[in-house]
Amino acid sequence: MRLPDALVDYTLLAGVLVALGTGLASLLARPSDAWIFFVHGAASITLVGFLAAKLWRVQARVRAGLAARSPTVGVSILLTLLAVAALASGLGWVLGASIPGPWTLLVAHAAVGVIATLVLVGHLRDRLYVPSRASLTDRRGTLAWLGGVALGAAAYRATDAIGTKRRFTGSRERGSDAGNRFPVTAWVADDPAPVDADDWTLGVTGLVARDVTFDYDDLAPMETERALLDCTSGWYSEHDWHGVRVDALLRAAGVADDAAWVQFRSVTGYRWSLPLTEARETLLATGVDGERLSHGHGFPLRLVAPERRGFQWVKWVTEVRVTRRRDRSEWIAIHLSGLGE
Ligand SMILES: Nc1nc2c(c(=O)[nH]1)N[C@H]1C(S)=C(S)[C@@H](COP(=O)(O)O)O[C@H]1N2
Ligand SMILES: [Mo]
Repeated sequence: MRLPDALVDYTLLAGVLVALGTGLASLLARPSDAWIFFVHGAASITLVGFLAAKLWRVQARVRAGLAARSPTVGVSILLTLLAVAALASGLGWVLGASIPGPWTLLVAHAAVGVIATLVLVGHLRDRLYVPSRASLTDRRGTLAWLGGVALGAAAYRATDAIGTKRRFTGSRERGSDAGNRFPVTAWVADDPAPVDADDWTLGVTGLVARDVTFDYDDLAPMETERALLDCTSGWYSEHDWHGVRVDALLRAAGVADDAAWVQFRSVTGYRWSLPLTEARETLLATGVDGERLSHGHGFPLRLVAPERRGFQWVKWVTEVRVTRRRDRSEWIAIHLSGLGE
């Protein structure tokens, strides 16, 4: 039994779009969003079978195109290589593979996935066609298609059993409960000079009754909370964090009635906002597992935002700003802070 060509082509297109969309969404996912990772893995593994079917079908045409040095076929071959690299790196990560160098295999996977999608745009410009209705609603083809998708989902489930130990996000455990001895990560290029606690202050500003400034000594850690930091580059680490509850700081300043967001700002310009009610519950930490926070982990003060991905745990915090609307410039700031210094 053979799947109609258009069904294969359009399944590949839909699968890539699902993989890209869920891959991007996974960077922000919380524990209740575990389905995003499942759909990402299942859709991607399903692509393997459909990609094989397509390569089998077009092999003669590709050989002819290569002989004629056709640019269109060149794009198709580049896309194939990138797609195979994206699938192999994703599967490799799940199965426990690593690569040398500064990046994790998961970061390489994300980069290849994005580049593959860009090349796909070029391929579609060359070759996109409108399928006939009959080719997509062929009954035997539909049955085979359902079989292929079910097989993909089952194969991804199986990686839970045979794959490496990992969180639902795909992250692997690193240095939990080991004080400051867990990975130091910058989102892009943040690498400030060590902050001198004597020169440093924490300001609570924005929609507050009065701006308040705290010195390091005002922030004697009063609370301990256990929380798990999960970096999108593929590792997680769980610790006891010691610090002050953001609610206590906000109460000292008096939050205005129309406030809705709280932004945490780093000495580097890196910044991120949380909804007010969630922000109140978070901790600004000065210590970890009984140790003073090291410079790399954000001394003197870093945000601990349980259930949020690591890039939102702002380090070297110097200002807590209460706002009415979310500051969208932070989406750019987290990528550019630390560059050009
Ligand atoms: N100011 C600032 N805060 C930051 C970052 C950064 O680059 N700059 N990186 C974030 C990222 S991507 C992660 S995963 C965590 C890592 O925290 P760690 O370096 O203490 O492990 O810090 C977050 N906070
Ligand atoms: Mo991260």
